[in-house]
Order: sequence, then C-alpha cells, then structure tokens
Amino acid sequence: RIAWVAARKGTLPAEQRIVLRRVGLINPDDIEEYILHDGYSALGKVLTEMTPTEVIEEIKKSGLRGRGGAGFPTGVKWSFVAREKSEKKFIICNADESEPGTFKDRIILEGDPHSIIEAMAIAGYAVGADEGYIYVRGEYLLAQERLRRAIEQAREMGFLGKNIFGTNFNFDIHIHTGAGAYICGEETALIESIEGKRGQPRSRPPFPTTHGLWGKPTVVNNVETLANVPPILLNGADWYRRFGTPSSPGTKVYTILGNVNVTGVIEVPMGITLREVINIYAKGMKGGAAFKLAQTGGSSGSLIPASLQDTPMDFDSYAKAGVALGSGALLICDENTCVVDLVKVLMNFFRKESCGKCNPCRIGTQRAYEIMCAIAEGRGKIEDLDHLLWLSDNMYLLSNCGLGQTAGTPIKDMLKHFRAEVEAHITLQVCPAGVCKIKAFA
Ligand code: L3W
Ligand code: SF4
Repeated sequence: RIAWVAARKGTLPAEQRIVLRRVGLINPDDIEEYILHDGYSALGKVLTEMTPTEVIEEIKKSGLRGRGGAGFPTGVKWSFVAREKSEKKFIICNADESEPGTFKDRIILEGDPHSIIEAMAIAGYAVGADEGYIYVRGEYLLAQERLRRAIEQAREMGFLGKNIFGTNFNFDIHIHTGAGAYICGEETALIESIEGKRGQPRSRPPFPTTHGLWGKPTVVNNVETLANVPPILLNGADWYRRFGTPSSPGTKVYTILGNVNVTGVIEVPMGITLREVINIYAKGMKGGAAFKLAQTGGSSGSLIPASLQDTPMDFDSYAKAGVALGSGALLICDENTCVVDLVKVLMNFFRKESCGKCNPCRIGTQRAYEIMCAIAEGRGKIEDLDHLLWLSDNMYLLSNCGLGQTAGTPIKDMLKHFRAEVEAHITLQVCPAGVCKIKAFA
C-alpha cells in the first residue's frame, strides 16, 4: 500500500516487485545466481526451522490468494490436502497459461524457473507430498527448456531428490507438456491430461484436494501463486501484508496490451486502479484517444467500462462491482474499438476451445458466436439480445466447468454497459466505431 500511494504521488518510479524481483537480473540457467539472490533459503528455513503446520499457518496468515483468476486462499487449499490421510499426495504447478493476452506466468518461468521448483518443494513439505508435476503450455518451448535445466541443477545440488537439506524430506518434479488445448488449464482437465486421458474437465466436487492426480489428494496452484511462496516464508506474513489490500494482500502481475503508449508486463500492489495502470505504467492512451473499456483476464475476464476505472483492482472490490480480475491480462481498448466485434472474437475463441463434454457450453458458445456474427453483419434482430442473455444464463447455470460458466460474461457486460452501441448495429444498421462491415451498406 505504501508503495502504490507513493507511486500515485509520483515519488516512486513504479512497480513493487516480489514475484518478478529476480527476472531480468539473474541468469535463469545458472542455479548459483539464484542461490546468490536468496534462492533456496526459504526451503532451507522451512525444512530446518518450521513444522509443516507452521508453514501452512504462515501462508494462511499472509492472505495469499490464487493468482490463476479465482483468488482461492492458498493456505486453506494446502490445509485441505495436509489433513488427508493418504500415503501418496501430489503438487501440481498449473503452467498451462493460455488465456488470450496473458503471458505473466511465462515471464516467471523463463526468468526465474528455480523459484517455482523451490515453492513446489515447500508445498510438498507442507502437505506431505513427495512428487510434483509442472504442466507447461506446449508452445512455451523456452520455459520448458529452462525448467528442465533448472530441475537437473536442483537435483545435482540436492534441492530435489532424497533427504533434502539433510532432513528426511524427499521431493522430485516431472515436467508434462500440453498440446495446445486451452481447456487443459482447467485443473481437472489438466489432471486427466497428465493421466494420459483426453483433456476434459471432471465434475467438482470432489475437488483435487481430496481426489486429484490418480485419485490422490493434490494441490494445484498457478505459477504466480507459487512464486509468492518463498518470499512470504523468508520475510514473514506480516511483511507480505504490507503490500496490497487487507483482503487481497501482495502484488499482481499484469500483462498490458491494446491502445496504450506502453505495453508489457508489470507487477504492482493489489488495489491499484485501472486509471493508475493506464496513466502511470502504460503512459496513457495511444494518440490521446479516449478510454472505452478494458478486458481483464483474457476470455473469462470482464469488460471494465470507464465508470469502473477508479475501482481498486483486487478480488473483492472487483467482485463487489460485479466484475472479475481474471488471470492478469489487461486489454485496454480505446473509443475506436467496437464492443460487438470484440465480443464476437471472444465467442469464437470459446466455441473453438469448448471441449464439447456438456451441451450447454458446446452448443451455447456456438449459438452465441453465430448471433454475434449476425449482429456484426447487420443481420441481427432485437430479440437476439434476449436470446444472448438466455444463453449466457443457461451456460452459467448448467455448464460443467469454468469455461462454459464464464463464457457468457462478456455478453452480459456488453449488454449492461454498451447496449445502445449493440442496438445501433441492429436498429440503425450502423457500427458507431466504424469497425463492423454492416452488409446493408456494403
Ligand atoms: C477444495 C473446496 N478446493 C474451490 C479450489 C478449486 C480451485 C480453486 C478455485 O478457476 C478461474 C477463473 C478464470 N474444496 C474448493 C476448492 N476449491 N472450492 O479453489 O476454484 P474455482 O472453482 O473458484 O475456480 P476455477 O474454475 O478453478 C476459474 C481462470 O480460472 N481461467 C483461466 C485462467 C488462466 C490463467 C492463465 O492463462 N495464466 O490463469 C479460466 O476460467 O479467471 O477465475 O483450485 O479446486 N470446497
Ligand atoms: Fe467442456 Fe465446456 Fe463442459 Fe467445460 S463447460 S466441460 S469446456 S463443454
């Protein structure tokens, strides 16, 4: 909080780096550089000075919440696995980052791969697991290469394998690569994929914490979530709570894209506003154009209109405002963006990536895309808007997993905040932003 208030006053240049503190600073292929920058000291501290219960309590106290989009409390998830009486448990790092516009995890994996290995070993110690998997997106070749090298180095130095730090704790990690399916980022589809089956989500409950990989209790954490673990245990939960907001402590890594002057990756405290992101980090809108909306979290995020530019970006403030923070992409759109065109593109993504297991999602995303195409081409009818809302509600209520449940969010946001613009496509056969090729005028 201190940091971002100062940044707002212009007394600090910008970011608050916890997760990205070593990225760009150390050679990710050299374990010695990692060690020189506090690497594996959190693991050493945990194994020699703390009990598993103390580790979980510290993570709970820190308030760390899942950075894959859902914001579930990490310490609580770990405690669910720790309490299971099972001879075998697993830690999975979800590195199947595929949300459009999101590449925050890639930066961490490529720039600081040992931080994930260290965090997974800590999680293993905390919950009683001796084996981990990193499920890496198939297209992330450099990340895979660096992770493989890092794992080999960690084994050679004794940070993975048997009797780590001279204790009786054993832990090792495998890498599993994806094959291009977005749905394998859903935790249970990811588990099915590791098990060698078709990547389709299971029904939850039971959650992976009790019935995960090969039916065993499993922690599934996002890359950025894990990257927060070593610094929390090294510096303490109270230190971590100095950043962010009381209910969403710490920082968030965002990818900034779209019609702004500076795009890229930033790490800033939770609770900063979109206006601040645009003005401070993105150096304003390109060409001085007016801000129209931001799309958070790739496809499953929300459309954030100008009226919510000053809402603190943290899990609860966004939820209270009826929007979602998502996975960390911020697609900033100016006044020349057509919301119909944008939502059409998102629906195209969902219909292609739907795994087809359940009808509401498989058919609903296809129908929503067809209607969006009709509206964009000037073939839409005003009753289509009610049909779109009906589809969105049914997908939300009846779909098996997050993809189908959130596919209708952009539609609802579009009709809530930009209905007049959508209606103009139908009743006036005009695209106010001048993007859609309305056929009547072609
Ligand atoms: C045990 C319970 N565990 C919940 C666990 C659950 C999961 C986590 C969150 O993700 C987000 C969405 C998008 N006992 C539990 C429990 N859990 N109740 O908590 O669960 P949930 O259901 O709230 O969310 P989810 O469906 O797992 C949805 C994001 O994921 N998303 C895409 C993300 C992409 C990236 C990327 O590209 N880097 O992160 C797609 O929907 O934002 O908020 O672990 O097991 N009673
Ligand atoms: Fe597959 Fe969609 Fe059903 Fe999820 S909601 S299981 S992606 S069909």
